[in-house]
Amino acid sequence: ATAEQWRNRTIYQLVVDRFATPDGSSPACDTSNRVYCGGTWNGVVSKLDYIQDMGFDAVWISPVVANIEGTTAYGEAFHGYWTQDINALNSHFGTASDLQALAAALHKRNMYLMVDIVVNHVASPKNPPDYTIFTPFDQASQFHTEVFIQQADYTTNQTAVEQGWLGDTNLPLPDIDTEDPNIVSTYNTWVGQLVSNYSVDGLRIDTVKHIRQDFWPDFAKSAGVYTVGEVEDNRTDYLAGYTKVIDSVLDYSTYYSVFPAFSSTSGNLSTVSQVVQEAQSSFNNGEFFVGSFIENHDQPRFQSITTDQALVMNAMSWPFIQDGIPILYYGQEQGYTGSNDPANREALWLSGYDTNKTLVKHVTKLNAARRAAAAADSTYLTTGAKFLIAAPNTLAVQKPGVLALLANGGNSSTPQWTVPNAGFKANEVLMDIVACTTVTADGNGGVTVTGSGGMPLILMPTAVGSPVCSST
Ligand code: ABC
Ligand code: CA
Repeated sequence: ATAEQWRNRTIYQLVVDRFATPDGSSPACDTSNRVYCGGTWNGVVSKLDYIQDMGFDAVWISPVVANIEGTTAYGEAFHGYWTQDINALNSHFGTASDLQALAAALHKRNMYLMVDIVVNHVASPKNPPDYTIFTPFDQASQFHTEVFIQQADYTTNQTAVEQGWLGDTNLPLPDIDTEDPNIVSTYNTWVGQLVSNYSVDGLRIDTVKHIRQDFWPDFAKSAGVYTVGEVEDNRTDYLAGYTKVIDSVLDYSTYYSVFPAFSSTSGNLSTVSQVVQEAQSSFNNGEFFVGSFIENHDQPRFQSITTDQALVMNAMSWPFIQDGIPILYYGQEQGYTGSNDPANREALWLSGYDTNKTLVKHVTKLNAARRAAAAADSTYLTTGAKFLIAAPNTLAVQKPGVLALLANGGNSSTPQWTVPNAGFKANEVLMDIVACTTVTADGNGGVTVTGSGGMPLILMPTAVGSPVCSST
């Protein structure tokens, strides 16, 4: 599927090993042990109702190829990022037909499959590496010289970022010589086959900033589907460069402003509007194809920083009320609190997949509201968000037919928003799809609202918003 076909979708991101077991069992899974816990692709198939019932129509699964086996200084390769053989699948997660069956099960539901891929490096259990264990690049000459990337390189030495190695001497990630035309062509063929063999609809590409930009256009073209790249960086102008060589990026610069802005009552929400506006004007296609997120498998979960549920509800709403493609990291809806890797990779079966949780209901409404807004106004998905309020503690974000009122005052605050002209009709009755209560616009289509308990409001005309409330 193309970026255009992904525009209206929302993505549920999961770590295959931690999402669902194939037989529905709930084995213990201590994240600190960093070992395989038993999730599989068949397990994912068995829990697609859970994902679809929340309103998601795409699933991003962790990497699928064969990884190094056994234990390392950082445990086992349960997350899938430690490639050994790009031409074989990780047998812990199932067989080729199991992965094909997952794609088929998703497509039957009109859902998309996004697969996570790593082409920058492989992983070696020992240092220096024994290159003969890798497939297909099995010679030292097919790798850059072993020099580890230093933190300072990230802002001063792009060549080191591209040709240096990730990892450390405990577990080096040998950096593939993606300057070599033979390697480039092998990769281009490989990605096309991966997409076609497993009916993949989109790719999340790992470590994009670690390969020269001009590698990516041909690679993306060979893939032939929507590509969203991981460029872990808070500099919007730096991210912008990569939106010109692949469809888009995970919206890390917004993440780095949104996360602190909502995770503390002293955070500054006005920085969010600055970053977003910079991205809207500098990214190719603005923010429309970015992956927008609050949590992922590399970052501490929001609730490891604060469990104030008003802050949580505000932060969780963010990806769904702005321009990009919303991504929810599995477990966020169950209120998981894991901090840094590996603690943020909890087994979801330990939650019992409880659908009565407030956050499950909230995300279900967010998905329904986005879908209803897009159905009610064909410009919803193509019109950039506008900030009608961008204050330190309150935001009013407008998209056609929707006004999101967000705040970071926490659960004992009573935030106030005065939006003189919010674009609604004079005296129009609006539904706040969060609390499912109404708010009436003034004679100019503006709103003045006092919130309760620090909660966000997401206002839509009643005809659009009421069905969201009654159906979820
Ligand atoms: C393992 C252990 C960890 C242990 C680590 C040393 O080794 O699990 O507990 O701390 C995979 C696994 C990880 C594993 C690693 C290494 O491999 O998932 O569990 O960690 O063996 C991607 C994936 C990630 C994956 C890999 C490797 C890459 O999403 O899951 O990790 O395939 C860099 C890369 C980025 C990469 C990330 C882990 O490392 O660029 O692609 N993620 C700065 C740099 C970033 C850099 C980051 C961390 O530091 O700019 O490029 O990411 O080193 C902000 C700045 C940012 C800055 C941050 C720290 O601060 O704006 O630029 O990031 O303010
Ligand atoms: Ca590289």
